[in-house]
Amino acid sequence: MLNARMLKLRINIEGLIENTSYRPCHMQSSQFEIAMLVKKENKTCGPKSGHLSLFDSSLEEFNMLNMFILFLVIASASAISWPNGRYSLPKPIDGCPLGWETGCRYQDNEDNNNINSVYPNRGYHFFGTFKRNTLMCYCIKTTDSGNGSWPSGNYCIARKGGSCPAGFCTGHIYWDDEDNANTNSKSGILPDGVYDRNTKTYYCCRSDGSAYRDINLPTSKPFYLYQYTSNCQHVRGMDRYEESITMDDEDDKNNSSDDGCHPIKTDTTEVHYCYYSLSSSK
Ligand SMILES: [Ca+2]
Ligand SMILES: [Ca+2]
Ligand SMILES: [Ca+2]
Ligand SMILES: [Ca+2]
Repeated sequence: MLNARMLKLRINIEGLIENTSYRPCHMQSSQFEIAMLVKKENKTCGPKSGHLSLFDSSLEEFNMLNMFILFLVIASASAISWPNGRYSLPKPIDGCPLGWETGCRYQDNEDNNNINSVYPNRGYHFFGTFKRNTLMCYCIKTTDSGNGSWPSGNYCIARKGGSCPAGFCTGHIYWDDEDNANTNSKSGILPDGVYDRNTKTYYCCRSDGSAYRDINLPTSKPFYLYQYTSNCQHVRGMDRYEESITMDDEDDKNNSSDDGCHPIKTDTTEVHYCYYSLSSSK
């Protein structure tokens, strides 16, 4: 539960307690017990040595100690984990959250005069390959564990487990992939969908809040959301980068389609994503 920075602080606190051989008489014993939680030690009230100078300097130490402990309590309480339920997010080059599964979908895009593209052309953060055909990878949360529910806002996630978490509406995008000698393939765990010679993926979207109001999500690692009906959703403590992938679908008797609530799609095959990384101003 403790990260490296908090662990260092904890060591500092232990050091302070180690150097403190008494509890000042003015201090409530309950306060002292909180301080001792780190050491699990009981010490009696009053100076051992009887030197007033030591007593004074240690009072200061105790004030510092209280501040450190308050910081630890706040830091623990404000650590945000991913909402409960099963769902999926596009996989960034930085990898998936700890304990999530992963999988990839290879789509054989149009062979003739292919117009695939990715934005930005250089410096995108997707895990996969984006040339004349597309390898797109996902992070999948396959257990219901988690912390609370997804916040109101304007964004989409990919669906997993047959239904959306509370507050989302569902929909899908269907890509008519290359008909001729199709080489579609898949590996690992994927979002809800149909992954054969063509590709159908289900999503969960919501527009019950402003994209411009910060929502709270874990900030320990970069991640993606899908863009919905507004700009990229603002996330507290994270910088936003809009990125997109265009997959050229079958030219001959194309029957690509979409329905319900799904990420914003322009020019028929360009899907818009939002990449988040720890804010450089923090
Ligand atoms: Ca192809
Ligand atoms: Ca096809
Ligand atoms: Ca074709
Ligand atoms: Ca096409």
